[in-house]
Amino acid sequence: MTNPLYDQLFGKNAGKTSPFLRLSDGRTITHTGFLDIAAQIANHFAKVGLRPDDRVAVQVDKSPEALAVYAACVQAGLVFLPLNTAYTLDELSYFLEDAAAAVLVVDSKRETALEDMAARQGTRLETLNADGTGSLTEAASREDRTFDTAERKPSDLTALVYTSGTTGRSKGAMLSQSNLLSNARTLVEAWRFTSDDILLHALPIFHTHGLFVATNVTLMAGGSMIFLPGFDIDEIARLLPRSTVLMGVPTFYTRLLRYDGFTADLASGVRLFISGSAPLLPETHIEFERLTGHKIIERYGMTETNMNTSNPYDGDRRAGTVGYPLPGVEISITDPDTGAAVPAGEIGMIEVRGPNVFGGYWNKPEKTAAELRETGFFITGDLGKIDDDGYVHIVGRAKDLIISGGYNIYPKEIESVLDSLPEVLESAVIGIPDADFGEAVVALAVAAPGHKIESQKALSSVRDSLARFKHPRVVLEIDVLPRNTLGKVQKNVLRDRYASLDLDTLPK
Ligand code: MCA
Ligand code: AMP
Repeated sequence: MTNPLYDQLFGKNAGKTSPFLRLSDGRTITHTGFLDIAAQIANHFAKVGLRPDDRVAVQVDKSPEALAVYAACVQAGLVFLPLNTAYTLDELSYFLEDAAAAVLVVDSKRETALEDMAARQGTRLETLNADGTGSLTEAASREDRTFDTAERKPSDLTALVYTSGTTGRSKGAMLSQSNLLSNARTLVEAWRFTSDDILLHALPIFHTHGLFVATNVTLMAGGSMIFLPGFDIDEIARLLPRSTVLMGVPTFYTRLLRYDGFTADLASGVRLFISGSAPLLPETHIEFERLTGHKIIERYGMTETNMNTSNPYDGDRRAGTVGYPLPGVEISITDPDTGAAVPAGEIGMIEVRGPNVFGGYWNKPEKTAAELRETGFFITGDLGKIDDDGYVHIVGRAKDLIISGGYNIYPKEIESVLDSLPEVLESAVIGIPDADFGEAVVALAVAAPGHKIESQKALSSVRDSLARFKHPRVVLEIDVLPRNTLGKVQKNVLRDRYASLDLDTLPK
């Protein structure tokens, strides 16, 4: 039987008694111990009737067992569908229906609220809590610790990862075994990962960054992770001296720089700091180097493509750039209107082609056709240029997207909810600079005739439908939305007008 992804991430670590996960309470889980849990879960999934290609949706807190569900899916040929724990029941219901998930694994606190919805969709409900307890692990604990690994081809679907769109609902990006494998191989090489590496893992495991980048790279190298439930700056400072690599979003680095106890000493045993998911301000890069002597490696990726570029391990890591295209990845800069290549050095749409690029959006052929060219180039929606030395610069976004603390937020989704309120005639949602999250969400709204807009009241109305991180920090009433001659709202005008709005005086 062959299953290349299982063999190269997990199977090759079988029998190893070295630590894979180091938990903050001092416990460790060896590679073998982890694979045992995964095999037990895979056996349970098979016993309840799941078959290769079935979708397993997972919305649970970070834990070793939650990560083992991913390994179990790879081993059993199931499609792993990770979901942000912040998603509301409304948001969840869409994903379950769209993906026709065979199973949904959730925290037991959510079980009752989801029973009806799961029954309607024909989805089996399992529970898994942050402490590893729940119906899933309880049933799995009675199963064998070996599982007959399912045969999979490199092109087989392995993960369905939802990503929001400028218009319409979220789209499930279909990632194959070879998408994930090729990227993991490339990154191990590019960042020189070995079995001696100890990665300080404080990212969530429901997105590409914490799951496919951090975890797959560590697994492929046979290394280990200090596996934290989330980002806690005191824990980061305590555990950094025991780590060799830190991987995070820019907020990790700005918070470290503001942390009183953060010194060059704390960072002296670390060989590599990596940043991505959002722009790392050149000031942060420079200040971090001044304080620690380390130049952070900034890289650029997407859910649809995994990682595309990285600053070099050896060679100049340039602040404000995302480095060179990774080996095997082609970057083309094109005219956003015509798709033709722009002259060298000019700004245009970043397009990407390579073994890392996904196969399309789940059940959305028209969206796939609009973003993935027949030539294999994926139109990223990011604007950039390649300089004379070959470094890629991201200079803006053609897509209407806000990135807050590494989470993507599409204004349209929030505007639709606000526009449905009786007191709102129309709204525009923008991102403004924020020292902690990079960008903060602000809503501007025009009141319906005879109404006034009260920020707190409007915010309480979005609470049930939108995940917490998407909530605007404030909803400001304005007389009119600025529009261009074609009637399109000029968000750049709004961003300029509200750039220095003082958010510190508002509740977070
Ligand atoms: C938490 N909150 C947020 C965010 N995170 N609000 C906006 N944006 C956020 N990112 C809310 C909380 O619910 C809380 O609300 C309040 O803000 C303050 O939370 P705080 O304790 O400060 O936050 P935290 O728990 O420390 O989290 C901040 C964080 C986290 C560590 C930056 O957001 C995070 O782990 N981000 C990483 C996201 C990520 O992995 N992105 C990769 C996507 P309340 O007070 O009401 O409870 S993959 C990707 O983008 C591509 C592929 C790539 O290139 O990597
Ligand atoms: P996601 O859809 O969550 O995969 O987010 C992908 C988007 O994050 C990209 O299209 C970029 O806009 C942004 N992104 C990721 N890494 C970087 C980076 N290093 N600098 C700027 N933007 C980035």
